[in-house]
Amino acid sequence: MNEKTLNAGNSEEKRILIDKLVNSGINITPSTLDIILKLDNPLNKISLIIKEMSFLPTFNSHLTEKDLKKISNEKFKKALRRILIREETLPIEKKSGEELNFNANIEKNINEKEILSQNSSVINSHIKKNNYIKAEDHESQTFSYKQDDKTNRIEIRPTGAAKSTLTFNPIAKKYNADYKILSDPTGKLYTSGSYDDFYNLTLDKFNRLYKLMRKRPEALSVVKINNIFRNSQNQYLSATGLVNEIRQTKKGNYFITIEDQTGLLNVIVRKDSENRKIAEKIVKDQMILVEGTYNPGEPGKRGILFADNVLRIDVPVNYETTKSSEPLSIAFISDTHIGSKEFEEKLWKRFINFLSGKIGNNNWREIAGRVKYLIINGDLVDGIGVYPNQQQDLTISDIYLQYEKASEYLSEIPDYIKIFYSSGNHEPVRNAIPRPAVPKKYAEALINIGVKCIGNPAIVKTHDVKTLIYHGDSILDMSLSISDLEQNKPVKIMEEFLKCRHLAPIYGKKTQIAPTNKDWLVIDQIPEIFHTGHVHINGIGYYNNIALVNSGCFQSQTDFMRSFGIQPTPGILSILELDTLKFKGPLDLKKVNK
Ligand code: D5M
Ligand code: FE
Ligand code: ZN
Repeated sequence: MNEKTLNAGNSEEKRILIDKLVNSGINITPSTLDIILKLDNPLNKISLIIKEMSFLPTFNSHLTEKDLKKISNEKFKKALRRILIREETLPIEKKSGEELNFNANIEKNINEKEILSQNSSVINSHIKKNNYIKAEDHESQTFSYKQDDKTNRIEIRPTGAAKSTLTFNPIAKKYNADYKILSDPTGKLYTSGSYDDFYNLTLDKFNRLYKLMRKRPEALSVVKINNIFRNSQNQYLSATGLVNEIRQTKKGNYFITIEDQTGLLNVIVRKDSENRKIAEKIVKDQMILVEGTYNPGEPGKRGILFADNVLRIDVPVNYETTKSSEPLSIAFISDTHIGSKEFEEKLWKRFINFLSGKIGNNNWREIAGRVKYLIINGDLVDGIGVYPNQQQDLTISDIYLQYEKASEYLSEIPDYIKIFYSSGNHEPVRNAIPRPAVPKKYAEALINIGVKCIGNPAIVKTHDVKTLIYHGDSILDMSLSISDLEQNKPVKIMEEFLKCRHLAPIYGKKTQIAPTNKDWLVIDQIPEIFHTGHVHINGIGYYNNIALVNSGCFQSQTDFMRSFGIQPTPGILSILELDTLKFKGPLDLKKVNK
């Protein structure tokens, strides 16, 4: 190979590049590698190349000059053009197959696959098992590669040099975990056991939501309800309070009563008004703001506010989220139900294989390598005595043994991944939300392998990105109360939680809420990521830039679910990048075969 093409890049840089490509399952001809090495800062560029290739439908794992030209990044395009022009003006004629790759004009006439198969120096990540394959890099240094059948480790040996090992090389391993638990109810759930606790909870809910509502410009002119009754003539005004009652009248209008600390106000939203759509989604106990004409009615009777504007606290449109500068991501799971007969062990093992870089598709190996955090949002174990006759659905009917098994499974997760484990309704803690972390007496083995047990709901900040974690207990109540919401489309319900700025806007119903003196369910802080679980149906989406993920489960349909018509979606994994706040996947583990 001609020396002029060899100067760029040092051999360490080359090794890292090859290493990254091999890990992503990409083959490269030495001539293409040469082009990359001539770019400014090739190590930076390689991630962009790998990423862009993952979006190219025509890309067949053999990286050629032609593929590089398809990269859409403008800066990259310019840099590539500069190199190719320089290359084409070189006086030396390029004759070999690999050299032909340089020549854009005649490249079209060449069957790339043929070149690749004839070319002994193609560096191939699809390595023949138990077979060292000879490959030459472009400095005529020879390497051999081998993949071990059992460990799946790929070994690279420079011939004649000291042995070195090339394994799945996850970028997440190179970064330290950087996290802070911003909110966790564990150890802070005080109740006196008296009726006052319920009153204190409602008062705190009102105060917290009122504070949030006051941030809206529409709230500047809000009047206290008892002051409204002083008007003896029609008056245009606005008021805010918690919904005490909502019903449709015979004529189809909405009759709502709202309450603040001073009184109760009657409100009517006409069925033909634009606000009807909002009224349809209003549930009891949430805070709303109404604006309209107050009609005092007859003396001695309570008047009515005819609303022409109804608002909820909501989150700002185009909310500005904070991203991390590190190329890391979070994997979201929940509802594994270890100990249940329906626990899908096969899918779980695929999940572990995926995280360990043993499942690929090249792109998925790259995605797996970025996973630095795993959030387990409740129902890790099936627990005991959670519902009547649960005993007959269990393979492990001792809670301690369930945790032993769980720690066995979690210990197979690569150790550079930080795991957060938040309590669901199957954990051995109280059923009412908020829930504390699973106590050490059950979770000791998990704690020993570095799992961080937290309560529910909780907020965890990883690097600069906040994730609100909530098991999703009240999703069912919302789907039962609002006609166009369904439990199997949890993301739409998560949007409603954000609009209400509350995780269980309706007090009570099927959701058990503990009477604590602070309302932990108010969404005071807007997170970048909102993660729920519980309904066993995977879904992802965005609302005003906030990423929403309801992780699915690792449990197939139980008789209990069948009786409710719930179709779970086991083994669908959602991952989100902290630097882009974009989802990768979801990855359906049922469709991979390892
Ligand atoms: O919940 C498993 C599934 O069952 C999930 O989709 C929620 C649903 N679920 C839980 N409790 C009820 C009740 N009481 N009625 C209807 N549907 C319910 P898990 O928490 O895993 O047992
Ligand atoms: Fe569950
Ligand atoms: Zn649950």
